[in-house]
Amino acid sequence: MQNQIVFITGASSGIGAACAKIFADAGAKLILAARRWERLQEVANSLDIPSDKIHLLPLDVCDRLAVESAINNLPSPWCNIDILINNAGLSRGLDKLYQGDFQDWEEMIDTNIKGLLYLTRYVVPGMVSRNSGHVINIGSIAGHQTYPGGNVYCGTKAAVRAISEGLKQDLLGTPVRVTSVDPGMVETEFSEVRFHGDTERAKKVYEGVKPLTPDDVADVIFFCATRASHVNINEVVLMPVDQASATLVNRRK
Ligand code: NDP
Ligand code: 8X3
Repeated sequence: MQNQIVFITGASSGIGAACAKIFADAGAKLILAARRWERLQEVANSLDIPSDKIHLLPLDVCDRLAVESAINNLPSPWCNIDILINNAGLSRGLDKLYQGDFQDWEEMIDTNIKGLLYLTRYVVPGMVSRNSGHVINIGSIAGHQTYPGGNVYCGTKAAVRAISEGLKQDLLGTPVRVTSVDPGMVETEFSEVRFHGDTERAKKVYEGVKPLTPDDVADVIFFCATRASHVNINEVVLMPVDQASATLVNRRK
Protein backbone atom coordinates (compact mmCIF):
# COMPACT_ATOMS: atom_id res chain seq x y z
CA MET A 1 0.00 0.00 0.00
CA GLN A 2 3.07 2.30 0.42
CA ASN A 3 2.58 5.33 -1.85
CA GLN A 4 -0.42 3.90 -3.66
CA ILE A 5 -2.77 6.76 -4.56
CA VAL A 6 -6.19 6.24 -2.99
CA PHE A 7 -9.04 8.57 -4.00
CA ILE A 8 -11.87 8.58 -1.45
CA THR A 9 -15.15 10.40 -2.08
CA GLY A 10 -17.22 11.40 0.94
CA ALA A 11 -14.10 11.52 3.09
CA SER A 12 -15.36 14.27 5.42
CA SER A 13 -17.31 11.87 7.65
CA GLY A 14 -18.20 8.30 8.59
CA ILE A 15 -16.93 5.44 6.46
CA GLY A 16 -14.94 7.71 4.13
CA ALA A 17 -13.07 9.33 7.02
CA ALA A 18 -12.37 5.88 8.53
CA CYS A 19 -10.98 4.74 5.16
CA ALA A 20 -8.69 7.78 5.12
CA LYS A 21 -7.25 6.68 8.46
CA ILE A 22 -6.65 3.02 7.65
CA PHE A 23 -5.08 3.77 4.25
CA ALA A 24 -2.96 6.62 5.70
CA ASP A 25 -1.67 4.31 8.45
CA ALA A 26 -0.65 1.83 5.74
CA GLY A 27 1.46 4.46 3.93
CA ALA A 28 -0.91 5.29 1.07
CA LYS A 29 -1.14 8.72 -0.55
CA LEU A 30 -4.65 10.12 -0.18
CA ILE A 31 -6.91 12.27 -2.29
CA LEU A 32 -9.85 13.15 -0.05
CA ALA A 33 -12.97 14.65 -1.60
CA ALA A 34 -16.22 16.03 -0.16
CA ARG A 35 -18.27 19.22 -0.18
CA ARG A 36 -17.60 20.42 3.38
CA TRP A 37 -14.11 21.91 3.25
CA GLU A 38 -13.69 22.46 7.04
CA ARG A 39 -14.71 18.90 7.78
CA LEU A 40 -12.25 17.60 5.21
CA GLN A 41 -9.52 19.66 6.85
CA GLU A 42 -10.47 18.28 10.27
CA VAL A 43 -10.18 14.72 8.91
CA ALA A 44 -6.81 15.58 7.32
CA ASN A 45 -5.55 17.11 10.60
CA SER A 46 -6.53 13.99 12.52
CA LEU A 47 -4.38 11.77 10.31
CA ASP A 48 -0.81 10.78 10.96
CA ILE A 49 0.39 11.51 7.43
CA PRO A 50 3.07 13.78 5.90
CA SER A 51 1.64 16.80 4.09
CA ASP A 52 3.03 15.69 0.74
CA LYS A 53 0.96 12.49 0.97
CA ILE A 54 -2.43 14.14 1.20
CA HIS A 55 -4.42 16.19 -1.28
CA LEU A 56 -7.81 17.67 -0.41
CA LEU A 57 -10.47 18.33 -3.02
CA PRO A 58 -13.64 20.30 -2.36
CA LEU A 59 -15.98 18.43 -4.68
CA ASP A 60 -19.68 17.85 -5.21
CA VAL A 61 -19.82 14.47 -6.98
CA CYS A 62 -23.20 15.42 -8.50
CA ASP A 63 -21.57 18.14 -10.59
CA ARG A 64 -20.28 16.32 -13.65
CA LEU A 65 -18.23 19.22 -14.97
CA ALA A 66 -16.67 19.76 -11.56
CA VAL A 67 -15.74 16.06 -11.39
CA GLU A 68 -14.25 16.21 -14.88
CA SER A 69 -12.25 19.31 -14.05
CA ALA A 70 -11.09 17.94 -10.67
CA ILE A 71 -9.78 14.73 -12.24
CA ASN A 72 -8.26 16.38 -15.30
CA ASN A 73 -6.52 19.06 -13.24
CA LEU A 74 -5.00 16.92 -10.54
CA PRO A 75 -1.39 17.99 -9.93
CA SER A 76 0.90 15.58 -11.78
CA PRO A 77 2.09 13.61 -8.71
CA TRP A 78 -1.57 12.81 -8.03
CA CYS A 79 -2.76 11.79 -11.50
CA ASN A 80 -2.20 8.05 -11.39
CA ILE A 81 -4.98 6.94 -9.09
CA ASP A 82 -4.52 3.33 -7.93
CA ILE A 83 -7.68 2.88 -5.89
CA LEU A 84 -10.98 4.74 -6.25
CA ILE A 85 -13.33 4.40 -3.29
CA ASN A 86 -16.77 5.57 -4.43
CA ASN A 87 -18.15 6.15 -0.96
CA ALA A 88 -20.00 9.50 -1.18
CA GLY A 89 -23.67 8.81 -0.71
CA LEU A 90 -26.75 9.59 1.28
CA SER A 91 -30.34 8.73 2.02
CA ARG A 92 -33.06 11.33 2.30
CA GLY A 93 -36.35 10.60 4.00
CA LEU A 94 -38.23 7.42 4.74
CA ASP A 95 -41.51 8.38 3.08
CA LYS A 96 -43.83 6.05 1.26
CA LEU A 97 -43.00 6.20 -2.44
CA TYR A 98 -46.35 7.70 -3.39
CA GLN A 99 -45.80 10.50 -0.87
CA GLY A 100 -42.09 10.99 -1.56
CA ASP A 101 -40.30 14.30 -1.88
CA PHE A 102 -38.95 15.03 -5.37
CA GLN A 103 -35.90 16.88 -4.08
CA ASP A 104 -34.99 13.94 -1.82
CA TRP A 105 -35.23 11.61 -4.82
CA GLU A 106 -33.10 13.82 -7.05
CA GLU A 107 -30.44 14.15 -4.36
CA MET A 108 -30.16 10.40 -3.77
CA ILE A 109 -30.15 9.52 -7.47
CA ASP A 110 -27.70 12.30 -8.37
CA THR A 111 -25.27 11.42 -5.57
CA ASN A 112 -25.48 7.66 -5.18
CA ILE A 113 -25.81 6.73 -8.85
CA LYS A 114 -24.76 9.59 -11.09
CA GLY A 115 -21.93 10.84 -8.84
CA LEU A 116 -20.48 7.32 -8.64
CA LEU A 117 -20.77 6.99 -12.42
CA TYR A 118 -19.03 10.32 -13.08
CA LEU A 119 -16.05 9.45 -10.88
CA THR A 120 -15.83 6.02 -12.44
CA ARG A 121 -16.02 7.40 -15.98
CA TYR A 122 -13.26 9.95 -15.43
CA VAL A 123 -10.89 7.80 -13.32
CA VAL A 124 -11.09 4.30 -14.83
CA PRO A 125 -9.68 5.09 -18.31
CA GLY A 126 -6.36 6.01 -16.63
CA MET A 127 -6.41 2.71 -14.73
CA VAL A 128 -7.01 0.79 -17.95
CA SER A 129 -4.21 2.56 -19.79
CA ARG A 130 -1.79 2.00 -16.88
CA ASN A 131 -2.87 -1.64 -16.58
CA SER A 132 -3.56 -1.30 -12.89
CA GLY A 133 -6.30 -0.14 -10.58
CA HIS A 134 -9.16 -1.00 -8.25
CA VAL A 135 -12.63 0.53 -7.95
CA ILE A 136 -14.35 -0.05 -4.63
CA ASN A 137 -18.00 0.98 -4.55
CA ILE A 138 -19.86 1.34 -1.28
CA GLY A 139 -23.23 -0.28 -1.78
CA SER A 140 -25.53 -1.36 1.04
CA ILE A 141 -27.70 -4.14 2.37
CA ALA A 142 -30.37 -1.82 0.92
CA GLY A 143 -29.20 -2.88 -2.54
CA HIS A 144 -30.05 -6.49 -1.70
CA GLN A 145 -33.26 -6.04 0.29
CA THR A 146 -35.86 -3.30 0.00
CA TYR A 147 -37.51 -2.11 3.21
CA PRO A 148 -40.65 -0.01 3.80
CA GLY A 149 -39.91 3.65 3.06
CA GLY A 150 -36.53 2.70 1.59
CA ASN A 151 -37.88 2.68 -1.98
CA VAL A 152 -35.65 5.20 -3.83
CA TYR A 153 -32.59 4.83 -1.56
CA CYS A 154 -32.80 1.03 -1.95
CA GLY A 155 -33.18 1.56 -5.70
CA THR A 156 -29.98 3.62 -5.83
CA LYS A 157 -28.04 0.96 -3.94
CA ALA A 158 -29.47 -1.82 -6.16
CA ALA A 159 -28.18 0.30 -9.04
CA VAL A 160 -24.74 0.49 -7.42
CA ARG A 161 -24.74 -3.30 -7.23
CA ALA A 162 -25.68 -3.65 -10.91
CA ILE A 163 -23.15 -0.99 -11.94
CA SER A 164 -20.37 -2.77 -10.03
CA GLU A 165 -21.25 -6.03 -11.80
CA GLY A 166 -21.38 -4.27 -15.16
CA LEU A 167 -18.06 -2.54 -14.63
CA LYS A 168 -16.43 -5.85 -13.69
CA GLN A 169 -17.70 -7.37 -16.92
CA ASP A 170 -16.56 -4.42 -19.00
CA LEU A 171 -13.08 -4.54 -17.45
CA LEU A 172 -12.63 -8.24 -18.18
CA GLY A 173 -9.31 -8.64 -19.98
CA THR A 174 -7.73 -5.82 -17.97
CA PRO A 175 -6.14 -6.17 -14.53
CA VAL A 176 -8.45 -3.51 -13.04
CA ARG A 177 -10.45 -4.84 -10.10
CA VAL A 178 -13.99 -4.00 -8.98
CA THR A 179 -15.47 -4.57 -5.53
CA SER A 180 -18.77 -3.68 -3.93
CA VAL A 181 -18.73 -3.43 -0.13
CA ASP A 182 -22.32 -3.57 1.14
CA PRO A 183 -22.81 -2.83 4.85
CA GLY A 184 -25.86 -3.09 7.05
CA MET A 185 -26.28 -0.69 9.94
CA VAL A 186 -23.27 1.58 10.55
CA GLU A 187 -23.43 4.44 13.06
CA THR A 188 -22.35 7.58 11.17
CA GLU A 189 -24.06 10.83 10.16
CA PHE A 190 -26.13 8.74 7.73
CA SER A 191 -29.40 8.77 9.75
CA GLU A 192 -29.02 12.43 10.67
CA VAL A 193 -28.78 13.21 6.96
CA ARG A 194 -31.69 10.89 6.18
CA PHE A 195 -33.90 12.69 8.70
CA HIS A 196 -32.77 16.15 7.60
CA GLY A 197 -30.91 16.95 10.84
CA ASP A 198 -33.44 15.44 13.29
CA THR A 199 -30.82 14.06 15.70
CA GLU A 200 -33.34 12.57 18.12
CA ARG A 201 -34.94 10.49 15.36
CA ALA A 202 -31.49 9.54 14.06
CA LYS A 203 -30.35 8.32 17.48
CA LYS A 204 -33.38 6.00 17.74
CA VAL A 205 -32.14 4.04 14.70
CA TYR A 206 -29.25 2.69 16.79
CA GLU A 207 -31.08 2.39 20.13
CA GLY A 208 -30.43 -0.91 21.94
CA VAL A 209 -28.26 -2.18 19.08
CA LYS A 210 -24.52 -2.50 18.69
CA PRO A 211 -24.11 -1.25 15.11
CA LEU A 212 -21.02 -1.49 12.93
CA THR A 213 -18.55 1.34 13.31
CA PRO A 214 -17.05 3.18 10.32
CA ASP A 215 -13.72 1.54 11.26
CA ASP A 216 -15.31 -1.94 10.95
CA VAL A 217 -16.29 -1.13 7.37
CA ALA A 218 -12.96 0.52 6.53
CA ASP A 219 -11.23 -2.62 7.77
CA VAL A 220 -13.17 -4.75 5.25
CA ILE A 221 -12.51 -2.25 2.45
CA PHE A 222 -8.80 -2.33 3.28
CA PHE A 223 -8.84 -6.15 3.23
CA CYS A 224 -10.41 -6.11 -0.26
CA ALA A 225 -7.78 -3.62 -1.46
CA THR A 226 -4.84 -5.63 -0.21
CA ARG A 227 -5.38 -9.07 -1.75
CA ALA A 228 -2.94 -10.49 -4.30
CA SER A 229 -3.31 -8.69 -7.63
CA HIS A 230 -5.02 -11.67 -9.32
CA VAL A 231 -7.73 -11.85 -6.63
CA ASN A 232 -10.95 -9.87 -7.10
CA ILE A 233 -13.39 -9.74 -4.20
CA ASN A 234 -16.60 -8.97 -6.06
CA GLU A 235 -19.00 -8.30 -3.23
CA VAL A 236 -18.96 -8.28 0.54
CA VAL A 237 -22.12 -8.01 2.66
CA LEU A 238 -21.41 -7.22 6.30
CA MET A 239 -23.73 -6.37 9.14
CA PRO A 240 -23.70 -6.24 12.93
CA VAL A 241 -24.29 -9.44 14.87
CA ASP A 242 -27.43 -7.63 16.09
CA GLN A 243 -28.81 -7.48 12.53
CA ALA A 244 -30.06 -10.36 10.36
CA SER A 245 -31.55 -8.50 7.39
CA ALA A 246 -32.41 -4.96 6.36
CA THR A 247 -35.46 -5.07 8.65
CA LEU A 248 -34.63 -7.70 11.28
CA VAL A 249 -32.69 -6.13 14.14
CA ASN A 250 -32.22 -7.35 17.70
CA ARG A 251 -32.82 -4.48 20.12
CA ARG A 252 -32.02 -4.80 23.81
CA LYS A 253 -34.42 -2.98 26.11
P1 NDP B 1 -22.02 10.00 6.38
O1 NDP B 1 -23.21 10.89 6.24
O2 NDP B 1 -21.29 10.01 7.68
O3 NDP B 1 -20.97 10.32 5.21
C1 NDP B 1 -21.38 10.57 3.89
C2 NDP B 1 -20.24 11.23 3.15
O4 NDP B 1 -20.66 11.46 1.79
C3 NDP B 1 -19.86 12.58 3.73
O5 NDP B 1 -18.46 12.69 3.76
C4 NDP B 1 -20.44 13.57 2.74
O6 NDP B 1 -19.61 14.73 2.68
C5 NDP B 1 -20.33 12.78 1.43
N1 NDP B 1 -21.23 13.28 0.40
C6 NDP B 1 -22.58 13.30 0.37
N2 NDP B 1 -23.03 13.90 -0.72
C7 NDP B 1 -21.92 14.26 -1.44
C8 NDP B 1 -21.73 14.93 -2.67
N3 NDP B 1 -22.76 15.37 -3.41
N4 NDP B 1 -20.45 15.16 -3.09
C9 NDP B 1 -19.41 14.75 -2.34
N5 NDP B 1 -19.53 14.11 -1.19
C10 NDP B 1 -20.78 13.88 -0.73
O7 NDP B 1 -22.54 8.54 6.03
P2 NDP B 1 -21.77 7.13 5.83
O8 NDP B 1 -20.34 7.23 6.14
O9 NDP B 1 -22.60 6.14 6.55
O10 NDP B 1 -22.00 6.92 4.26
C11 NDP B 1 -20.99 6.54 3.36
C12 NDP B 1 -21.56 5.57 2.36
O11 NDP B 1 -21.93 4.38 3.01
C13 NDP B 1 -22.81 6.08 1.62
O12 NDP B 1 -22.70 5.72 0.27
C14 NDP B 1 -23.93 5.29 2.29
O13 NDP B 1 -25.04 5.14 1.44
C15 NDP B 1 -23.23 3.99 2.58
N6 NDP B 1 -23.83 3.14 3.59
C16 NDP B 1 -24.04 3.60 4.87
C17 NDP B 1 -24.58 2.75 5.81
C18 NDP B 1 -24.90 3.21 7.20
O14 NDP B 1 -25.70 2.54 7.89
N7 NDP B 1 -24.33 4.30 7.68
C19 NDP B 1 -24.88 1.34 5.49
C20 NDP B 1 -24.63 0.98 4.13
C21 NDP B 1 -24.09 1.85 3.23
P3 NDP B 1 -20.08 16.24 2.47
O15 NDP B 1 -21.43 16.38 3.10
O16 NDP B 1 -19.00 17.02 3.16
O17 NDP B 1 -20.08 16.44 1.00
C1 8X3 C 1 -27.70 2.08 4.87
C2 8X3 C 1 -28.26 0.90 5.56
O1 8X3 C 1 -30.42 -0.41 6.00
O2 8X3 C 1 -30.42 1.97 6.50
O3 8X3 C 1 -27.46 1.80 3.54
O4 8X3 C 1 -30.47 1.22 4.25
S1 8X3 C 1 -29.95 0.93 5.57
